[in-house]
Amino acid sequence: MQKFTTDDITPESIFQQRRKIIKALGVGAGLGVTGSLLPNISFAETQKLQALKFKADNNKNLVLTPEKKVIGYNNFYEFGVEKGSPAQYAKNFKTDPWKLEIGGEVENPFTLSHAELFSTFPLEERIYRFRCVEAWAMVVPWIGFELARLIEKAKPTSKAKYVVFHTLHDPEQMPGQKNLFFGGGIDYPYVEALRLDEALNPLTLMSVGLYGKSLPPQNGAPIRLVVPWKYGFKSIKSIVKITFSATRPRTTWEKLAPDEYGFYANVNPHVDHPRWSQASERVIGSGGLLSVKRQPTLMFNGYEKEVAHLYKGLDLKANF
Ligand SMILES: Nc1nc2c(c(=O)[nH]1)N[C@H]1C(S)=C(S)[C@@H](COP(=O)(O)O)O[C@H]1N2
Ligand SMILES: [Mo]
Repeated sequence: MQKFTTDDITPESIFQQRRKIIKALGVGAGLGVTGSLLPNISFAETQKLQALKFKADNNKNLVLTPEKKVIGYNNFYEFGVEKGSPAQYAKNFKTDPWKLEIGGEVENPFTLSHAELFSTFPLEERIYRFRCVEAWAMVVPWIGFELARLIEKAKPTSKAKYVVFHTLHDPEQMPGQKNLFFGGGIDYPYVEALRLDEALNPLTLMSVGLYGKSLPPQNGAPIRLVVPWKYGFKSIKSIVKITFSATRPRTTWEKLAPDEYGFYANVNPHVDHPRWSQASERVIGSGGLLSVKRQPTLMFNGYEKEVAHLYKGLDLKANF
């Protein structure tokens, strides 16, 4: 098995050339046709793009999860509960045209079209650890923009304390929303939320792509949240609405099993899931089914320095 380091991360050498950040990509970067998303970005275009603005120390020595695992081993219950189901059943999921509505406790409600998702805020690449509550882990090169940029544009009122995200509800396209068993018994649409200060943290990303391309449907096209210090279920996919709220909503997994999935869902090796340990994690893509590597779970998934201050004085065991 070939070993990759951060600087020689992917099997496709061309990806390395695309890694430089993609700023104001989309229409502005002359990629042309709206709706063609992030086509395979050429080297020449990449060179025009700005250098990575932000690079957490944690990025060093991260080994990227092979792309085919990132896009083939998914949780997206709207398309079935098996890891391979989303790739199969979301194949024809229509993500363009799309409308993302921003509203609630804001001075400036607005709507983004599909093309505007890619052109309104500066896009950049972020290589993040990604940790599912099921104790598996990946490292993903996302493309996206800071949620903080969108929040600035929306101008939350002083009443806004939470940011609430809603996935598309479309049972005709999402078989899991039609069939209780296929969809894992979730009360759809899928809803997630962050405290406003969590949402404003510079690590919090609205992602529109990965591995240098637009998001495949199974990963939450055309736009999804990525909160790298929290369990993956907070990173809600295929978002159609973001609302600012004075009160904390009941979120999807919390509603389904409040003893097992808390609102905070911060990655924490010292707070076990009631049915399994969170002290270590399986590294997806590190070997065969039986030989997959385990590694210790890191506090806040390795982002302690960036986010621990958000939870000062909070009992992380009670607020899991
Ligand atoms: N709408 C929606 N968003 C979702 C989910 C889902 O079932 N529906 N699953 C979550 C879970 S549990 C995880 S681990 C991540 C998986 O993201 P990935 O498939 O891109 O790795 O998506 C999250 N976002
Ligand atoms: Mo997950």
